[in-house]
Amino acid sequence: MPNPLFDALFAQHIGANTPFLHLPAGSIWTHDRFLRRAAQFANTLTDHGLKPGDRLAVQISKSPDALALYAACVQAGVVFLPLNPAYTPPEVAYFVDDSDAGLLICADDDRVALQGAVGAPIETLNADGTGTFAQSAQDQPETFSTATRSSDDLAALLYTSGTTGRSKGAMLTQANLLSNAETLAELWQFTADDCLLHALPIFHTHGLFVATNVTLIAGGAMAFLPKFDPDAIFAALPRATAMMGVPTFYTRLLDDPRLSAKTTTHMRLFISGSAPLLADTHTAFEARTGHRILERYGMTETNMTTSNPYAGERRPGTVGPPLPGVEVKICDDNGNSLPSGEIGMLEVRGPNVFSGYWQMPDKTAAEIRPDGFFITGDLARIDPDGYVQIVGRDKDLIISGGFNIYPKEVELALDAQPGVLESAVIGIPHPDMGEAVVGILVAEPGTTLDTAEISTALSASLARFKQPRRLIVVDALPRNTMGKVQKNILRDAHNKLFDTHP
Ligand code: MCA
Ligand code: AMP
Repeated sequence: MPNPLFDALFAQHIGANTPFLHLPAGSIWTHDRFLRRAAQFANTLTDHGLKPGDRLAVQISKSPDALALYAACVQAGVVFLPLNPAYTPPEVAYFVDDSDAGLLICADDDRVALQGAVGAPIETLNADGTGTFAQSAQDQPETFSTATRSSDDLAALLYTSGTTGRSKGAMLTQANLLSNAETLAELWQFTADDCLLHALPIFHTHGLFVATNVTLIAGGAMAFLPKFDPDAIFAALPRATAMMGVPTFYTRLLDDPRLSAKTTTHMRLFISGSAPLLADTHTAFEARTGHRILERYGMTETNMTTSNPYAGERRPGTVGPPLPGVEVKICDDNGNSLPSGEIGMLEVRGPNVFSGYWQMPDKTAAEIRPDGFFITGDLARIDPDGYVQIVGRDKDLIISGGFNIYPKEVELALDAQPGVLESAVIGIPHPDMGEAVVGILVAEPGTTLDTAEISTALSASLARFKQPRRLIVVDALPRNTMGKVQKNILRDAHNKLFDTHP
C-alpha cells in the first residue's frame, strides 16, 4: 500500500545495517535499528488510539528516539507536531488544544507542569530512552504495517507565530516534504557516502526536514549532536562531509581558533539558512577555510524556495535562484509583478508550498492567492540572472539565532504586567544572534516600573528565547499621524545597544 513519504525516505532502509546516526559518545544507530525502533513507536501510537490523520504533539529534547517518533508518525500516517522544549506550559497548551492532538509526549521532568495545563493524554519519553511511552514500546513488534497515505495527506503540522500574536499551524503534506527532499538532495549532490554534521534542533523545518529528509533520501548518515557546541562540533567534524546551520553557527565557528582549512579539508559543503547570512561572514569563512558557504532561503510554510547553486556561483548576500519546479515573483501589494530588479513582496508557488493554516481558512485565503502564489512577507529583488536577494521583511518579525519571534506576542505579555501602560518590541542587531529582542515600555502615570520584576514574570508565560534581552522604560512611544508606533525610530535610537554589551 502506498505511503509516498515513508516509501521514499524510510522503506528503502528497512533491514539495512548501514550507519545512520553517529552519536557523540561513539555509538551508532544503523538505519535498521532506527526503523525497528520507529516501528515499535508506530505500534504504540496505534495502541494509544491514534489513527491516520490524528495529531501527535511532541515536546522532548533531541535524541535518536525523538527522530524515530517522526519516522513512526510517517509510517502510521499520524500528523507529527514537534514543539520547542523551551516552550512554557501555557504555550504548549495552546498548540495541543488548537491542534486537538490525540496525545502529547514530553519528558518525565515536565509531566507534572504540563498535566496541569494540557487537556490531552500525556506519555513520556526521555533523552536516555526511558519513560512511559518507551516502556509501552519495548514489547511491541519491530515491524509495522505501513499506513496507506496519498501525496495530499498531511505529514506534519508546524506552528509559526503570527503578526496578531496568535500562532498558526502550517499544514505540510507528504508531497510538500517529499518534493523538497528530492529536489535538495539532487541539487546539493547528497549521496550514501555523505555524513551530515547535525547540530540543529529537530522541531523546525531546517533541522527536521531539510537536514534529515535530505540525508535519508540519499541513504547517508548524520553526526547527530544534541545541540550546537563547538567542542562537540570539532570532535565530530572529521567524519563529516557536510554541515547545515543558521548564521550564528558560522559566526561562532569563526570565533573559534580551531576553524581552519586543515580542520575542514575533507568537508564538501557548508549550508546556511533560516536568517540572513552577512556577506562579511561568507567572506571571512572563505578566507579562513577555503569553503564558500551555500546560502538558501525558505519558510515553514514553503519549505525551501531558493538555493545558491552547488556547482555554479555562490553569491554572498543572495539566496540564489528558485529551486527547480518552484516559481517566484516580486509583486506589489495587489500581486502584480514588478519589473525586474525592483524591490517588492516575494511570492512563491510550487509543490513545496503548504496547503494552508490549520482551521484558519480566512488566514489561508489572505496569504495564498487563488492562483496558488503564497505571499511570504519577505521583501526581495531578483537579479537579471535570477538570483534572489532578501532585502527586508514586510512583517513585524524578529529572527534571533534562527528562532522567530513575533513582537506582538511579547507586547501582549508585557502589556499584561501591572503598571505597564503600553509597550513596543523591536529587534536590534546582535553580534551573536543576528538580532536580539528589546522591549520598550511606557509606565502608567504615577507608576515606576521594576524591569527585573517584569522579566521574571515573563518567564512564566514566554519561552526564554522570546524574552527581551533588555527592557527600556521611556516616557512615550513615537507615533505617526495615524497613531501607529514608529518602530523604525525606536530601532534607530537603540541600534548600537549590543555593540559593546552582549
Ligand atoms: C538560546 N537562547 C536564545 C536562543 N537560543 N535566545 C535568543 N535566541 C536564540 N536563538 C537563550 C538560552 O535559553 C540562554 O538563556 C541564552 O539565550 C544563551 O544561550 P546559548 O547557550 O548561547 O544558546 P545556545 O543554546 O548555544 O543556542 C543558540 C543557537 C540555537 C545555537 C543559535 O538557538 C539554535 O540552535 N538555533 C537554531 C534555530 C533553528 O534551527 N532555526 C530554524 C527554524 P539563559 O542564559 O537565560 O539560560 S526553521 C526556519 O527558520 C526556516 C524554515 C528555514 O529557512 O530554515
Ligand atoms: P520560519 O517562520 O521559521 O519558517 O522563518 C522563515 C523566515 O526566515 C523567512 O520568511 C525569512 O524572513 C527568514 N529566512 C530564512 N532563510 C533566510 C535567508 N537565507 N536569508 C534571509 N532570511 C531568511
